[in-house]
Amino acid sequence: MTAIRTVSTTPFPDQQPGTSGLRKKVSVFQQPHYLENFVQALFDTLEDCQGQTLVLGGDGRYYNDVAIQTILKMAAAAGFGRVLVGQNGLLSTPAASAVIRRHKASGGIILSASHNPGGPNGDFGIKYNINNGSPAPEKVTDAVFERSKSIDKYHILAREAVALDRLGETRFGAMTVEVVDAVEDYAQLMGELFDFNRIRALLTSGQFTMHFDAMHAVTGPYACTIFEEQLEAAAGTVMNGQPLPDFGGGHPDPNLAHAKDLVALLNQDNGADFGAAADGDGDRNMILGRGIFVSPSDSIAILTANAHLVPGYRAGLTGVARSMPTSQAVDRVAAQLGIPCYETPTGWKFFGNLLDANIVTLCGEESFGTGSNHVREKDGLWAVLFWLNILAVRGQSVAEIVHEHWAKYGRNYYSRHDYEALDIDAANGIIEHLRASLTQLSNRSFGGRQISIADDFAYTDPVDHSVSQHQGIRIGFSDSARIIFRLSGTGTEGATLRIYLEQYESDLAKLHLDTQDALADLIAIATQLAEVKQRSGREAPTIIT
Ligand code: VG1
Ligand code: CO
Repeated sequence: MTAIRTVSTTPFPDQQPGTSGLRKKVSVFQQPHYLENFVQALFDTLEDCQGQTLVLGGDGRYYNDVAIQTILKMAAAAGFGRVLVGQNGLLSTPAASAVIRRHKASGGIILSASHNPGGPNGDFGIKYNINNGSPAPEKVTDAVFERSKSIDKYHILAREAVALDRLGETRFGAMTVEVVDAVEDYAQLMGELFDFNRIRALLTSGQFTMHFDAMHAVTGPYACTIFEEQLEAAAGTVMNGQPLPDFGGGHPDPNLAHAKDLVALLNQDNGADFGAAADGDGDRNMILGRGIFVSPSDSIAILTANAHLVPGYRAGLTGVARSMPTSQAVDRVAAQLGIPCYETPTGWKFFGNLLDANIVTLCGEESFGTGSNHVREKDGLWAVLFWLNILAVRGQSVAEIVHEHWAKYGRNYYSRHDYEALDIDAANGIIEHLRASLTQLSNRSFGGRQISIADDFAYTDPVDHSVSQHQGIRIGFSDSARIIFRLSGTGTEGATLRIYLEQYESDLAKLHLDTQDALADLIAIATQLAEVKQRSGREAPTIIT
C-alpha cells in the first residue's frame, strides 16, 4: 500500500481561469504548491472522483513532464480509478476531447498555454474539460477559483514517477495509469468524417502539393501519421514535425506573423497549392492557398457552404455558431441554407451546450479556430482535412473557391488589431471609457455611417439559460460594418486590447482590395473612439491578423 501524504499549503490569489484555463509564466507554476493548489481545488470542486476515469495529456511544452507526474500522484490520492495518459505525456486539445468522449471519462486535464511561447521563460497552462469533452463551463471554473482562495492542504501519493514512453497499464497506488496512443483514436475519427480515398488520390496525383507546419508543437505526430502515412502525401509534407519543449524557440501561433516560413513557401512562384499550420495544442489552424490567405472568419463560412461535399456532414447541418467578434460571413451562408446561426462570447466553452443540444453542427472563431460536433474543442487538423476534402471534390484552387464564395455571398473584410502588453490600468480605462460612451454613441454617425447598435455584449445560453456579462464592447453600423473591443483572457503579461474590424462589400469591383485599405475608415474610427493613443501611448498595434 503506497502512502498518501497530506501537505499543508496557503492559497494563491491569482488562480482564476481565463478564456481557456489557467495560464501563467512557467516560473509562476514552478512556485512550490502552485500547481498542486490548483489541481486540489479542481478535485475538491468535482463532485466525486472515486473510481472515475480521467484523461491527461499536454502539448509537450516545458514543464509538461513535471506537471503530469504531480497530477498523476494527486489523481491517485483523490481516488480516481484510472487515468488515460497520452504516450510521452502528449495529447492535442482536440484529441483529448476525442479520448474523453470515446472512453466515457469523467473529464480531462490538458496542459497547455496553446499558442503562447514555451520554454523556461515562456508560458504554461492547465485546463479542465468535462465529460462531454468540452472546456469546463464558467460555473465550474468559477467554483475552482473560489475553492483555490481557501485551500489549506492537498493530497498526494508518495511514489516515484511512472514511465510514460510505453503503451500499457501500470498500477499506481489503488489507481491504474494507462498510457494510450495519442494519435490512434483521433486518426480513426478523422477517417470516419472525411473521404480519405479521395484526399489520397489528390495528394498522390502529382498535380497537387501541400505543406503542413506543425510549428514544433503537438500536431507533428498526428500530421505525420495522417498526412504522410495514411494519406500518402510526399515525405517532408509535414514541416517542424517534432514536438519540442520550447517549440524550437518559435511562437506556435499559426498566423501570418508567426508562420513566416510556411507563408513564404506559398507565396513564391510555383509555390505549393495548399498550406496549413496548427498551434501549440493543435486546436487552431491557418489555411493558405497559393498566394492567398483564408481569413478564419471566411474559412468557417466556406466550410459551411461546402459541408454537403464531405461525408461526415452530407446529411446536413442543424445550425452554426460563431463567437461574437467573428465576422458575419457565416451568417450569410446560414441564411441561404435556412439554418440558424448563433452568436456566442469568445471561447470554445460556449459552444459545448449548443453542440450537445444538436442545434449546431459547425462552429468557428476569428482566432483561427474551427470545429464541429465530432468533439467539443476547436480542431486544427480537422479543419485542414475539411479543406482538403473540399479541394479534392471541387478540383479547384483555394483562390478560386474563395473568390467564387465572395462573388456569391459578398466579402466581409475583416481584421484584428492587437495591442499587447499594455499597462493594465490603461487597458481597463479604455474599456471603461467605451462602456461609458455607449448611450451617447447609439445615435451617432461617422462619415455617413449610422451607428445601429452600441452595447456591452451579454449572452444568455439558449440551453441552460446561464448569463455571461461584459463579453466585449460591440459597435455596429447600419451598413453591417462592426467594431468590437475586448481585453484578452489568455495573456500573461500586462493586458492585451483586441480591436476587431469588419466591413461588408458586395460590389464585384471591390472584392479584391487590400484588407487594411478596405478597413482604413473603420480603423480610424475605432482608435479615435477608444482613445488608444491618449490612454496607452501606443501609436500602432503590436500585431495585425
Ligand atoms: C483567445 C482567442 C479566443 C480563443 C482563446 C483560446 O482568447 O481570442 O477566440 O478561444 O484564445 O484559444 P483571448 O481571451 O485571448 O482573446 V487557444 O488555441 O489559445 O486555447
Ligand atoms: Co490552442
